[in-house]
Amino acid sequence: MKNAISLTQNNLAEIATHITSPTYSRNDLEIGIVHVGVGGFHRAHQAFYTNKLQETKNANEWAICGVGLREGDRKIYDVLKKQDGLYSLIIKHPDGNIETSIIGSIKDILLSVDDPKAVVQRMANPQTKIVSLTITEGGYNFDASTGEFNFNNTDIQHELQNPDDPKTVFGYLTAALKKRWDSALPAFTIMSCDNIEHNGDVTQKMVMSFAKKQNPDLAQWIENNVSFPNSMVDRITPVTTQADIEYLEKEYGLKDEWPVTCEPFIQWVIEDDFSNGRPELEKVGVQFVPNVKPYEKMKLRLLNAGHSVLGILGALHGHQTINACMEDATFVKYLRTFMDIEATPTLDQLEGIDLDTYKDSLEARFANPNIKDSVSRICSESSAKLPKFLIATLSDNLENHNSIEFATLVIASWCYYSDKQLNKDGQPIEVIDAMAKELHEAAKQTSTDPLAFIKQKSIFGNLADNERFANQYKEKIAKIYNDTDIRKHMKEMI
Ligand code: CS2
Repeated sequence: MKNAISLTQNNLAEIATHITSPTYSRNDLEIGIVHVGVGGFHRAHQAFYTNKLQETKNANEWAICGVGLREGDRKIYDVLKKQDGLYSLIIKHPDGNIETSIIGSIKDILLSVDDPKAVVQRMANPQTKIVSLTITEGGYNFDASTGEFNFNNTDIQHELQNPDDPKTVFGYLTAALKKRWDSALPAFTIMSCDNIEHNGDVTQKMVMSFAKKQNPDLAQWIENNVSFPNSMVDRITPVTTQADIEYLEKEYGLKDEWPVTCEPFIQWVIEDDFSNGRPELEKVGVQFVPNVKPYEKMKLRLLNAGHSVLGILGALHGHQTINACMEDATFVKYLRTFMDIEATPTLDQLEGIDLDTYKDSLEARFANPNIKDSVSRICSESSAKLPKFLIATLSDNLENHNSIEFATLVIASWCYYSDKQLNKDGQPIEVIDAMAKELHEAAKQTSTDPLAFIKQKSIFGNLADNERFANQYKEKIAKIYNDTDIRKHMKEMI
């Protein structure tokens, strides 16, 4: 086999002879969007839609500049820099069909730890109209028990005193907005694309809390000028594997150091509330609606919660992937029962959406055998995810005297998992979580205080004080600690 060709702008014409590649002129693109958090999801979703829009040859002002705010973003920065922002997207269909294309919508990438000024300047550039975010569920810096901004963070403290030396997303946003205000430029829209209910409202609340403390006049200007649309974003994007990189080399002779793989399904529902213009994404399938909240809630409480249910129970059982869970009839039945009797009653009316059809489609998506979405990706950062995906449902059901036992078994399993870090066969489970240590410490106390795990207020709020939940939880804990065969306990419930 001849040497693989590297994915770069210079090689694009040659690559385009055998892989679908941008047909628009990337040179003519101007950066209109600065995106913080260029992970797989952003590249499979927003950058994909933007690329599609650019293919209409009528969206030159909407190229993306990616921004990494953490040292951990260095690898994606290095790769995308080397590849001129280009990457391959590999869409894997359930029938084995694979579609590969080169995405060209990311025109530049910056790493704040190397050049903080460049990031502020890019956001403050007159051409920038939107700053979008995928900073993960844990990135919004709020306390789950109070919902308030967490000022105890040392970087935040530093930024409050030194507005010209930003560290976190909040510091960068206010530094750039201040520059725009000083130069009489219009504000940009701040568009959250994370899996949080009311993601725009939450972002607004956090940015405003921070700005009010840092500079009350600026805060007033932000309040009057910046919009924060809520959105629901959806596309299952597993972690890229070495096999994906090798697939491109073997199949196409292409050397892409960090391609993205994803499912065919994609959805983006967003409120049409932009302070400084927006791309015409409706031309490529994005839905603009006046109120996105019911969609967000449906997606978070069925898809994301469904993932966590399968992920945590699956990890304990020893399943490696979500599709492996879906080959296990007990898991399928458990998931559907959870969705039907615990998640669905908490949802709002959604005109034109049949929830049974939606749930059927989720089952089909989870079962896609080619996605091989790892249980470990789903379980990662559960301390940030579960309050939004599962615990909110549990609280609603407690209030409405509905069933809570399906969610409670998941929480109890999460405790066991955090405590022992082993599956039922004694194989180690790697816990990937910013709070891994705290989770382990709390879970370890279960033998002396069975409620220790759910007493972590930053995750569970005051739920441990709820008698019905506490009793149900204790019962599940006793079952699991007594016999780790989680599938047996699931079977008893369905
Ligand atoms: C997953 C999501 O992070 C998770 O646990 O549920 O990444 C999910 O795959 C996406 O939100 C799908 O849109």
